[in-house]
Amino acid sequence: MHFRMNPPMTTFLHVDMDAFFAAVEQRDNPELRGKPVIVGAPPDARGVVSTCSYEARKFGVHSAMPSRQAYKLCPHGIYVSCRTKRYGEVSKQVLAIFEQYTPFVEPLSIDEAFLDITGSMHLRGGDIATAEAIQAQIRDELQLTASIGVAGNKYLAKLASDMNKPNGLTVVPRDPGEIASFLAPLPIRRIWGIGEKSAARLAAKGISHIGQIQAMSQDQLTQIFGEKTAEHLYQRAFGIDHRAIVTESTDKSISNEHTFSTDCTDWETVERTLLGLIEKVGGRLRPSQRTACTVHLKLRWSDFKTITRQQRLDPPTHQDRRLIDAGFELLTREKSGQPVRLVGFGVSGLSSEADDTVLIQPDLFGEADVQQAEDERNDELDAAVDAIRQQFGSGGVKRGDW
Ligand code: TTP
Ligand code: MG
Repeated sequence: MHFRMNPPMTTFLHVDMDAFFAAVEQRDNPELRGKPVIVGAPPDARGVVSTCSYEARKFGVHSAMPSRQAYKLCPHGIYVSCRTKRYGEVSKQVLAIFEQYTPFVEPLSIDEAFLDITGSMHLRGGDIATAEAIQAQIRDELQLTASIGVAGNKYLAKLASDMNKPNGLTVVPRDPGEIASFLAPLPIRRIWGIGEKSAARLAAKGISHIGQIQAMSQDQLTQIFGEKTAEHLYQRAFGIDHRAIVTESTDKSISNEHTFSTDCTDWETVERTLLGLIEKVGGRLRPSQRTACTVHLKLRWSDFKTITRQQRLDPPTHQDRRLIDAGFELLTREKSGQPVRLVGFGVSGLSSEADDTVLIQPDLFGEADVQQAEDERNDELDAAVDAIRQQFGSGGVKRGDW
């Protein structure tokens, strides 16, 4: 499994192509270079702008704007339709370049990716030299430009890549005090996961800049947002983010099974075994900061007949409590007098929390509802169990009930 916990001095790059679709059009069609190119729906049709060249941005045109409005702002623009297949091909070429620098590449969208260069940057003369080499290779081989953020974590790297577009290289300081000063003047909206609505709600409370969150105590934040959101906001306000790179090859499912040395006739033993398997799976799932959509139960009877049963989890989870509930529901349905040879448990449909949208659900403002409180208790319990296991091994703690 290609998953890495962050060692203390990790270095991440966030690379984002500049005006991607428009830049590909300008490269493929030299007559478009230096001109305001607007990619998307035609100006006389319903539909929106996908993106536009930096020459067109000067007129106020931007992604997601209705094309008719773009035409009013920029009537002399050159309007071209999307060649989605072409952009996909170029995206693959860009990705292939990233992979020459590190195996730890996490694509985020068609034109951006995170790269963990902690282990490889020294071969290229350091973090900045690596970022510059990537920019140069993209320019030389693909005749395109990219902007890069260099930082100690994903969140800061993504924030930085956007700060000096196009063709920018922005390095975020490593000292916690300097990071706080770097973030303080930025609008709250720059905290990843805060959308327009949430920003508006924060604005209504007089909070518009990250520095204002830094100035609040965690207790104050908790009173306003509830514990989970407050902690997230507080961490991001100070530039803290522990998420690791999730690569394409990161396992898409996790499972464990146990074969009894002699076929098991005691149902309680089967249950205890399943509980242990579920906890192991949960313990592997949580560090990768992913949630599972489906649980799977496998049972092999003494006659070697094997059954698998599955159940969807809605919403997806990484909490032991919910995995246990689902696993036991499946097991209970299969209870019979037959001896059990093997029991297995797995989760699949793993999705990364890469988009970082844990966050602020409007209905959670004011008071935290019962479900959130329960979720938080489960998360706290899991974290405590994981910490004990890390120190004392999997025998270190046993759950009292299930
Ligand atoms: P972005 O990276 O957001 O935009 P960009 O690359 O065009 O410009 P920038 O220099 O600011 O990074 O998105 C990448 C591509 O995704 C973009 O070229 C077109 C497509 N896209 C849409 O189709 N619709 C949208 O609303 C956005 C934001 C992007
Ligand atoms: Mg881009």
